[in-house]
Amino acid sequence: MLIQARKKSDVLSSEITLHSVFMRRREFLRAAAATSAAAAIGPFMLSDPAMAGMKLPNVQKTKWTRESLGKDDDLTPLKDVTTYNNFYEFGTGKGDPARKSKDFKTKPWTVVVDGECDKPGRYSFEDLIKPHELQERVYRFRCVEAWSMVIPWVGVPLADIIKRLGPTGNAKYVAFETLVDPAQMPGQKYAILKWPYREGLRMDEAMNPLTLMAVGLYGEELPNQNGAPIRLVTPWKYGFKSIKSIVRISFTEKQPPTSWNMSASREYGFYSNVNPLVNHPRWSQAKERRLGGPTNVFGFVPKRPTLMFNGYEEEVAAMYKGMNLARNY
Ligand SMILES: Nc1nc2c(c(=O)[nH]1)N[C@H]1C(S)=C(S)[C@@H](COP(=O)(O)O)O[C@H]1N2
Ligand SMILES: [Mo]
Repeated sequence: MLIQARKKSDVLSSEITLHSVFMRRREFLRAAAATSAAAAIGPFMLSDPAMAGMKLPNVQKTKWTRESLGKDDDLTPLKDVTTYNNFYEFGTGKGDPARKSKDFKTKPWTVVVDGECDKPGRYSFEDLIKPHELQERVYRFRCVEAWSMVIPWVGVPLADIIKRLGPTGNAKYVAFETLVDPAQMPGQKYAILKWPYREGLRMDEAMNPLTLMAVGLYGEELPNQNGAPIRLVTPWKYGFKSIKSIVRISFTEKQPPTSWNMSASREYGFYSNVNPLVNHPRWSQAKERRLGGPTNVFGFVPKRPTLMFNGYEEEVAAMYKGMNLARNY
């Protein structure tokens, strides 16, 4: 479905978009703030100030819950998830994204779909993401820098989005790009990476049931620093594959170039699967530190062993059968 100007009366109630829900909520909050009774309105008024506070309605539970993970896989506190970030478009410091993305404009949002598919075009966020399809999935998340988190994401399986876009028989890969807008993204004034930030997946990886297009976390809309309004999540791969603030999805026959591979191919390959047996040339990948704890008797968070495919071996190992994972890193 392409972007079109639609009359309000054309919109079915089943099509009420996330955006309209957000806008109504925003108006409500504004009205509430104008009255002295604001603090008594509801529990969300007291929610963590790190969040924009836009609650996502009707999110379905899935089998990927906190309970499906290990006893030492407690949810990472929201504070850590939203203040310790990598989003180089807003600076290279871990605190830069939270501080410098406050005014980043994510509404309206358009994603261009092109390449080997039946339904290329310019899609609005609301065309791609239907509120009634939202799911919660608690996943481990492992950065290549050897820290990790456990995050309750909200999103839609990428496979469902791809099926609707109708990839042709020539589509062997899916490529993604982040917005380029140096006026809003101060980090893009520097050539730390070649902008836009690019990532890609092989088609079977993109269609894997684990692969999520996330639009929220902790039950609410994604904070800007976490990749609003739409970002990829591939929990068995290092964090840098999880490209943020996506504006282009391209179906390609050839393996697409990716930002980290372009900048340091010896260190970052196309696959980037979490693998404790294959070290980064400059550091070990055998262990990781979980942000937010738990702490040991000495009061610090000890390193823990990194799991093969970040603990998702059962779901993904078959895709790499017969591949040399030390060579295809
Ligand atoms: N566009 C874009 N996407 C990006 C990055 C980035 O710098 N730019 N950093 C990546 C890296 S290295 C990591 S670890 C994760 C961090 O996601 P988080 O801040 O939500 O934890 O985002 C990934 N996606
Ligand atoms: Mo990362």
